[in-house]
Amino acid sequence: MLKGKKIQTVGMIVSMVVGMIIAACLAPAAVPVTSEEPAAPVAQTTAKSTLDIVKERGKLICVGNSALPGFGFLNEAGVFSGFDVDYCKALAAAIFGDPSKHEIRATSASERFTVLQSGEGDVLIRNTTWTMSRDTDLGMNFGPTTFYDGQGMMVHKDSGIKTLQDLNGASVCVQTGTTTELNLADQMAAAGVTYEPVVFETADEVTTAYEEGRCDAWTTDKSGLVSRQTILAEPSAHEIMDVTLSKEPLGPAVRHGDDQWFDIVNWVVYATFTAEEMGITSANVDSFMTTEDPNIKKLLGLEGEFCAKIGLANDCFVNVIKQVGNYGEIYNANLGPDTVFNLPRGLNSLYTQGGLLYAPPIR
Ligand SMILES: N[C@@H](CCC(=O)N[C@@H](CS)C(=O)NCC(=O)O)C(=O)O
Repeated sequence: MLKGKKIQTVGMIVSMVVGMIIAACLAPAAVPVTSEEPAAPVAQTTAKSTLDIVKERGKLICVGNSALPGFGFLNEAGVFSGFDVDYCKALAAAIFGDPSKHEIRATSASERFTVLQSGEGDVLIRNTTWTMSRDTDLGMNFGPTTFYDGQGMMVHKDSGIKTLQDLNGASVCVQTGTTTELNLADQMAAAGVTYEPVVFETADEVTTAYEEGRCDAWTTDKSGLVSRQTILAEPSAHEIMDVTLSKEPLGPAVRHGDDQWFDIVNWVVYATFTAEEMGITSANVDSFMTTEDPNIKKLLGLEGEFCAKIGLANDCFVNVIKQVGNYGEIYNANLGPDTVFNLPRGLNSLYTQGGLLYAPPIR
């Protein structure tokens, strides 16, 4: 039955592709395009766009984290803060000119994709790794990576464990619904190390079990280890091993099927990279309003209709920079030298500083 349906679908796709090729061959020669004029607008569908839904609701809902200090954390006063939370605010600033017009819908790792897919949130910003299966099977579109990370391993300092081989026969605490769980299995198999995974649903359960000695080691993204180490009973009794088990590019993701919404998320993040590259901060952005630099003028909506192209007010990036900050400001406020985390920028530096952050031009 399923197989028959698959064959039928493949047949439909083949005939659509053949039809498109024939149509293209029969079409009159295209008029040469001499400038980057906008293409004719695509026919409107009846379904409401995510932007319309967000505007009608009057606030943006970000699927987030409440248990990761520095990235997404809910304090006792009921206030969320962190690097990912600031990106949620940046989107709200771009859309409404007001970063407070957002809500964080906190989820565990395993429920985050379902919550986004069900429409309970508009964008997932929760230390989420961009992987091929999430991008395809799970129906996500990943925006620019905002934090390049890798998986690490934490052990009790007095354990003497230094290498993966030292973990032979050990138990390792890990959170379910994460890339972490899968990488662990792959890396240990590749290293020929036998271990016992001890799996939990939340970070709190993982760290409690690890602290109580139910596991010899605990693995997650290195940022997660650094973050959660600060709230262990005795942070200095633990160390992060000098091993990296994977690549973990973390960033925002949206549902497949709404290109305008995907563009909004992409370009708001890129605007924060570009502002840092141009030396524009929340404190000095006003002084650039009289600039003659065409690239800065485009970013600030003083030349061209760039924010308008993504359905927003033309000063959308000014609001992001003024009300939340450029990438460096967001990073420093949450993870930089003046925070308990003091995470070096490393790969999360601009490409001009030897890092990986590179925004396409606003043109
Ligand atoms: N980046 C990885 C891991 C994400 C993840 O959920 N990490 C843990 C690290 S501590 C976390 O945020 N847990 C918080 C919670 O579920 O309460 C992924 O996308 O699968």
